Amino acid sequence: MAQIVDYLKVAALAGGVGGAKLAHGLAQCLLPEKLTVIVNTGDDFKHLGLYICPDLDTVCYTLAGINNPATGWGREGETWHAMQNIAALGGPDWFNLGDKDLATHLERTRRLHAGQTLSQITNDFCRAWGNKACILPMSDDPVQTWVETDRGELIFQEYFVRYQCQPIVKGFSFQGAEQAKPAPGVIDALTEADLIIICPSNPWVSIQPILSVAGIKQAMERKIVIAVSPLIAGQALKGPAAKMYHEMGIEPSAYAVAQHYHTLISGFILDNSDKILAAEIEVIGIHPYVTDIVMHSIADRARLAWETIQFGEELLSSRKSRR
Ligand code: FO1
Repeated sequence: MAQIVDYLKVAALAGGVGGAKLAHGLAQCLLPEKLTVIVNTGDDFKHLGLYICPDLDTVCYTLAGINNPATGWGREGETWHAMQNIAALGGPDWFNLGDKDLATHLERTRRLHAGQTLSQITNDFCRAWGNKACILPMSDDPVQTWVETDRGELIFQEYFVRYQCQPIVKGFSFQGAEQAKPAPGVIDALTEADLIIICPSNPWVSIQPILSVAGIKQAMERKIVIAVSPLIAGQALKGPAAKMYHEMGIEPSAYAVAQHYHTLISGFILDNSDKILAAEIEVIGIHPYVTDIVMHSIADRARLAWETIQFGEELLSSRKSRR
């Protein structure tokens, strides 16, 4: 069990699998009432008449230890009877929904139709799954990520799952972001945090949607914010982040990510294999921290979270001493 830092309040921004892993590490190092994970809902979509929230479910399942360790998303020990029978009936089978996972989508959809908010539902589900940390959707209002590609505009899941990230990306839009309000508790968690951590999620389609919700970026402005690189040696461990940088005309690297978050972050954590980039990152006014950022095991998650917290404390104390 990792040592617990019982005096720090942390808010973490997370998307899918990579972000959920670091959030899980933070949940092992902090008191549950002092950790809030703010999760991307831009991936959400209606499918089979159900309201699907992939990143929220990935973070909730991972922190509850009930996620599928092989894929990162969905539930462990799944069966696929419903999906197999939907396919047999000629229904859409491009998005795999396991039988346990379907219960989440059925019950969430029922509750949304009954007038409950996404954050209320997420809170109830976390209690049922045994999660103690606070996991919040970025907004209770609909914000949908659309990917502009050489095959036209696609909603995120069509781009990511149906077309396997093959289309060439030209841009992104977050429909509904201007009208959306941060979910209850999001602004408080950011303003009360001693430290804000941007988890190693895809900057374009997991973190940017969160930052596009009015008020969230502003609440982060005067805080110590640290980002963990989702790229190692120019590659993402999982997902299309590097391909997206390339198609957006930017050489994929940890430096490109630090620059992407430039005005927002004080510190940036990059992998040992990218240590040559640390000096360039320092030149643009961001404190670099070089370590092993690959999280193979649950213990790795706690170790990286612990190092992130320590690095954050250093930045906090150096800021205080400069005052
Ligand atoms: N990702 C896939 O690549 N294929 C799938 O069939 C798939 C199904 C799925 C079902 C529930 C869920 O919560 C996530 C699922 N994902 C699937 C991952 C999903 O596309 C996420 O948006 C990514 O993890 C990116 O965050």
